[in-house]
Amino acid sequence: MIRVTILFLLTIVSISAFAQQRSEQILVNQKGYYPHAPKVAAIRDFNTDVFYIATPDLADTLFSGSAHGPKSEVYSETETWLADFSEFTQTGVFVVAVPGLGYSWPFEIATAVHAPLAEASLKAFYFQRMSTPISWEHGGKWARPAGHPDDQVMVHASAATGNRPEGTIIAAPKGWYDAGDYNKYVVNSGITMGTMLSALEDFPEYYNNLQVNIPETGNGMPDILNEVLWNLRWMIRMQDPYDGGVYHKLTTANFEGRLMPAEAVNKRYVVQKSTAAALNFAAVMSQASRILKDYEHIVSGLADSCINAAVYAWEWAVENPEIYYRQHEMNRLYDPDIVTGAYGDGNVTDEFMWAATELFITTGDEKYFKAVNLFPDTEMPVPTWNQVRLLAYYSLLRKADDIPQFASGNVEIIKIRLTRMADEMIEGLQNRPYHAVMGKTARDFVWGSNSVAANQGIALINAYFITGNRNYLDGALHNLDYLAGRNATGYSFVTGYGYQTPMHIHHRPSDADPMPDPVPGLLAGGPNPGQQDGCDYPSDVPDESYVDDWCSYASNEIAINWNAPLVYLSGAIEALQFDAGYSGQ
Ligand code: 9MR
Repeated sequence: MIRVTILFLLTIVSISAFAQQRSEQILVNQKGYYPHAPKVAAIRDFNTDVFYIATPDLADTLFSGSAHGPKSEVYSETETWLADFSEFTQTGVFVVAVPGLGYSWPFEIATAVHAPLAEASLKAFYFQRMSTPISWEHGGKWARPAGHPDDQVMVHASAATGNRPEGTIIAAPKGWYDAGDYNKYVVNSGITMGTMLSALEDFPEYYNNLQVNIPETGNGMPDILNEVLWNLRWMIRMQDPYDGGVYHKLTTANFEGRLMPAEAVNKRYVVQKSTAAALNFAAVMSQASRILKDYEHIVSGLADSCINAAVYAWEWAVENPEIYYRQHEMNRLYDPDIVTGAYGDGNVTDEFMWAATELFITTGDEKYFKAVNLFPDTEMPVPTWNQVRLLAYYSLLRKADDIPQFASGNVEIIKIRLTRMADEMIEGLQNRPYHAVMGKTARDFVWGSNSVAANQGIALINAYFITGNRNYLDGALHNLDYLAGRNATGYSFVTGYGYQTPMHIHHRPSDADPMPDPVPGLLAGGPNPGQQDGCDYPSDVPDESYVDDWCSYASNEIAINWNAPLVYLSGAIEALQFDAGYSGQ
């Protein structure tokens, strides 16, 4: 590698050789890199053995290196060459330049370079709030009138009981819009809330200091908890006070049109109770309860209400262990038909594990722990809305020092399995075309694939907690780079974050408001070769199956369960390595 000592010579040689244009084939994290952490760019379909780091005006060339390639995946014909400039630690704004090809978007090298992402991804939840106006003070140009008071919600026929017959009116206000639609789903709130609460439990110092200008800022609680409480106050109303069961969702019968929240006023229902909803509810309420204990002086009694609600929901689930939400079957029996998101999980083994674990940790009562088998098999599935096993494992790891001795053998098993999982994830990383853990197999590219990348990052951070092995942390950072632009589409998938970002997300408020810029801080679903929306995609290749079009709800929608792991990942990366002391591997 040529060193900066021959900088002068480099400047003369290289500038004349650059094509004087930006190249879409040079892919970087469009925000930037930390001075003392790994820095990699991917060069697509261009065989080069040299690259330079230059100032954006190309006046100065500060570093040169050799690109390594070609790198490819079995599911794609694209080849890349990787430009690793980790050794370049100067702070400032730079581009990667390749002779004969051009230069990349400018990016920053700075400490705390991802602080804006950690803030924006959390602030995005404020913009998803229902039953309240988004003010100018807190929302800037995305201010809007309140939508969905949800103070007059009808009990759907599928949810009718003796105490609450069909048509009973209940109030269940607040909460976040699930995604680009205007409904609220308990199951999807489960993983979302669990992930946000875990971020707070894992990085209390960081989140105690993170303020994102929401109405509650400065009230003595961390803003991440303030934000979570907005949704918790809705969730708690989804429990039937007469039996402890939890309604699966609060929804209109059909998806609303392309309207602003305040204009979308169709009738709202709570529909059928489900085991999955009760268990997600129990897990979230248990975890929230132990955190809220510290804020008794601000939210007096809430911690107790949460744990009581959790126990009640758990008992209902134990009595009703196989009540699945099957929308088609439900619609055959009841009217009106409900055709919004189903979140129908046909296997609640993992939800039982997660709820039992959170109840056990919060109450100390062994009976919860003994009620489930934590290791039905050796699988370590990356979390998604219908697969929450690892949320249980993460909590056990986090609370390993506080839990009774008899649980510690289990913690050892989790440590071994999670470390093995992390080793598999980072194995061969340097030979992957985008130098990311994400995309090792085509199976990573499901609906909401970007949340797979973020959740892989969370798993790696947990493996880092166990071992202190920086390679795992680097792996998590590489997935963040993937999300912020070093991927096969060239997009930074977070609205407002980078240069080529989603502008036409499937998000009703962003679509219906008069501004061209979408609400910021939202993570698009990402490449999804399923292409279930039937839209016009630029490619069928798994990692390129993405289109920035309103039409594409299967690749370009946003969702709370995708933003939450982005909150965790970006916050964790900031909390762990914005310090200049980190020297990487
Ligand atoms: O994220 C969900 C994905 O895993 C499912 O395959 C898909 C189809 O059922 O639904 C996704 O969730 C959507 C939900 O049903 C309704 N709100 C928008 C969600 C994101 O697209």
